Amino acid sequence: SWKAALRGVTTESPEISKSIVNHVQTSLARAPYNIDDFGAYQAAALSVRDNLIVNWNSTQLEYSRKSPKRAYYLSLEFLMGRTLSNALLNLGVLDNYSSSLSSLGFSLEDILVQERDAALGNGGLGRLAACYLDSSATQELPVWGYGLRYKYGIFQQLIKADDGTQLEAPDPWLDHQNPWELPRLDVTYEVRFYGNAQRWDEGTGRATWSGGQEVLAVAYDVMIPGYGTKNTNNLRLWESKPKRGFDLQSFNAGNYERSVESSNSAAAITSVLYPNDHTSFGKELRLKQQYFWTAASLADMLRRFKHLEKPISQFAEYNAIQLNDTHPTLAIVELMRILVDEEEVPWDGAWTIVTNTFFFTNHTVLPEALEKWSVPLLEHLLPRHLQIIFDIVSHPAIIRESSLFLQSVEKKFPGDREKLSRLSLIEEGFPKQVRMANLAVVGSRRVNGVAELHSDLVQKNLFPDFVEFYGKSKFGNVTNGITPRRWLDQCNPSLSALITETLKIERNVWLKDLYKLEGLLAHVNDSEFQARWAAVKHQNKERLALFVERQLGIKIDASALFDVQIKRLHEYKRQTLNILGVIHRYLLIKSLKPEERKKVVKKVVFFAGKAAPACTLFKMSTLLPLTIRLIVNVARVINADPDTNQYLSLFFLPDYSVSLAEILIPASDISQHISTAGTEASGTSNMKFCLNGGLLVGTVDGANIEIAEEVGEDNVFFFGHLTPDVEDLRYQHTYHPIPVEEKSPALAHVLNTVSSGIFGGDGVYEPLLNTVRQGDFYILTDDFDSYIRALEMVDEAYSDRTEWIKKSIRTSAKMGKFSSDRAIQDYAQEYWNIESVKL
Ligand code: 26V
Repeated sequence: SWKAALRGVTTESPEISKSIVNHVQTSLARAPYNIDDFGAYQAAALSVRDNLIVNWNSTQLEYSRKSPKRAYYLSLEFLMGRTLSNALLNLGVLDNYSSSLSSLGFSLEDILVQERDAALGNGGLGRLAACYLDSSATQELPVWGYGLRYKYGIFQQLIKADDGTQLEAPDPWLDHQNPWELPRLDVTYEVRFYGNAQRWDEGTGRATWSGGQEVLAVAYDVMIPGYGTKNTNNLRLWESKPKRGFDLQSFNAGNYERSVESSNSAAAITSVLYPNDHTSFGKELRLKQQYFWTAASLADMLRRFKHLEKPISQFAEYNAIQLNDTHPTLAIVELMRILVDEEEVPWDGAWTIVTNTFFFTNHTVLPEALEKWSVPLLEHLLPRHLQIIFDIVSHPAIIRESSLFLQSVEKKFPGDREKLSRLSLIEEGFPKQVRMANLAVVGSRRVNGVAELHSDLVQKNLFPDFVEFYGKSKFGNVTNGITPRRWLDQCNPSLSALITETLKIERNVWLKDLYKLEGLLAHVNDSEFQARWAAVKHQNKERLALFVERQLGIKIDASALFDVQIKRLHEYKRQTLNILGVIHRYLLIKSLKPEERKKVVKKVVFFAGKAAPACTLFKMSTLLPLTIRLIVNVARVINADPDTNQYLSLFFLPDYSVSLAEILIPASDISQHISTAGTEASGTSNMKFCLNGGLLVGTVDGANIEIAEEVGEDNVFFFGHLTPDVEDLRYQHTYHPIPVEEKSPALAHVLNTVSSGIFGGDGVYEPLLNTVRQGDFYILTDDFDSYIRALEMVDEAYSDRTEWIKKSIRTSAKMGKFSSDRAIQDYAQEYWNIESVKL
């Protein structure tokens, strides 16, 4: 069939076939006759890319012609996953490519899995950024993303066969070329580090920054197609490279190591993504990444703005910059530096521009994740920026009093020194630290959290003094969302087809207006529809079962209840609660007589997730790999137990990723979102599971609450203490501890069983078990019994299969609110003030 294609005689989309073959011969320089699946993937990708480039160009041209206000999404993480299937869907050429490929002797399915995930992110925050790019392009909004082009993405996770421990390996995702990026070797900026900052005279606030190390930032553009539109936005990722090849003087003097030292240090900046989500470290290289990226991005925006030939005072009327967490907060300081030192804007005018340009989203209330940078480190690496930070705090000669932050605080709350110190950008101590969250609040026009409860906690617990100071209107909420294109149509094509048929609306209509899913409610009682809905779920469960069988060599019964918890390993997410619950269930089944066992609801439990690599400096992070180890070893025992393994089995799937999520989510009957109340800012996989007709077991936390508001509380399995209780319980654990045996005999029994060694380990689990027995910061002991009861309710509900299917349909039907299209609308209207651009 390759021959046929070469002669141009294929019947199916001859243009596409020709373009694929052409790329095989020219771009890949290979003979088409012996091309493998990977080669076919590369050629198909290059062929699709040709279409994207055309659309990308017309979009960018139109943006330049119309010069609308633009928004920029600054994120250190973009967890994109695979691109080919998404590009095919968004361009509306999926069927054409599928048939062309099959006429060439390939199956699209086999080709799609050849692609490596772009995994430039840790978890929720990075995947959210990717969903937001998809929705921005789909809604034809002029939004660009800015990030870093890490040579290595999130590490690959291996599970050691002998003891179940996690091993980390690098993720060299660029090793086989990346067809989705366009190197822009001509778009470069110089970024300075170290050196000296010389103030002019105190009156102007200006300074000159010189010397130090200069590093080159090179742009790589990733095209972001909208769904069902030609609009194609841009994600610009920066790569660092040495300004000069290497140090020729040292080379000539025979010192070869020295001659490449500084060029190596320049390249190191974008070499690897930091994998420690939810813990701030204070490492110099991380700060270098943050500044390198914000400086290059701002220089790029400024250059674009200058093409408009507008006065600089109008910068904020043409640009909105969204800070994805505090990671890009230095952008606030960098824009001040550019405006004051280079554009000669007076200080207070510059501050007005800055505070009208930036918007800040907080993504966590966990104190260990709040970034602080030590003053000496900043002084060393970014001397001018430290001056500006201190000037923002209290420069004696700054012109208008209102911009003197601390002084105006003092005016408003005279004599309240504690409040002053809480509001301060600088934390006293040895060394002093700059609080990046405070700086982000002060330098932004508006601040938001990512779910109703979370935004409430941001205002009440994190920044209460700022709310008092600025007033409530500076603070808001934008509940997170997910793109239904990837998280329903792509990952669950059968369900998508069933929905389209049932709603009698075209797919491209409901996929752009997810509230249309409510139309499914009219069919909840239609038994034929129920049966088809259930059949789709079953088919997805078989697909997962097949995947696991190929990976781990174990057969799975797809008629069992599939129970899934997939997310980064973290104490607050309480994977430990889940595994202790599994052990409880195992012991219970084991204690039954064979006859009684037959009444048990069959269940398969899936876990997946990476743990931040163990770091001996931090006691906390060493316990997470221990949780994985416990899960793996419990799995080994119970999967091998002939008394119970037809009723309960357990799997830890290694190397969790976006593409693995795309298999697991459509196959779930129930998924677990069981964080200690008040700790999970939103969660976004909860929305993905529900959209695919999975139900939730969860705490009253994050977006679980809003999901329950939409689908009705009778369709969510809630358990556990509420947010306001948590503080009291922790106080009680410290000052009036009650032994586990008293609080939850069931849990005590589970803990003792693990200690007894039936899951092996020679006492290795004791440190993990002891966090539950003593201190119990995440209140497992308080929530365990209620958790077990919730799981019993799940069993009961699942036993009435028709009722279960109805719950599943109702849940999916009410997910309209959680489309990232809605979330992006919120940002566009309530924050950025931007409008769509029609091509
Ligand atoms: C923090 C840090 C600290 C410095 C080292 C590297 C690093 C990397 C990532 C983070 C971000 C932690 C915050 C985060 O990921 N929050 C999650 O955001 C999701 C999207 O809003 C939300 O659904 C999750 O509930 C929230 O945990």
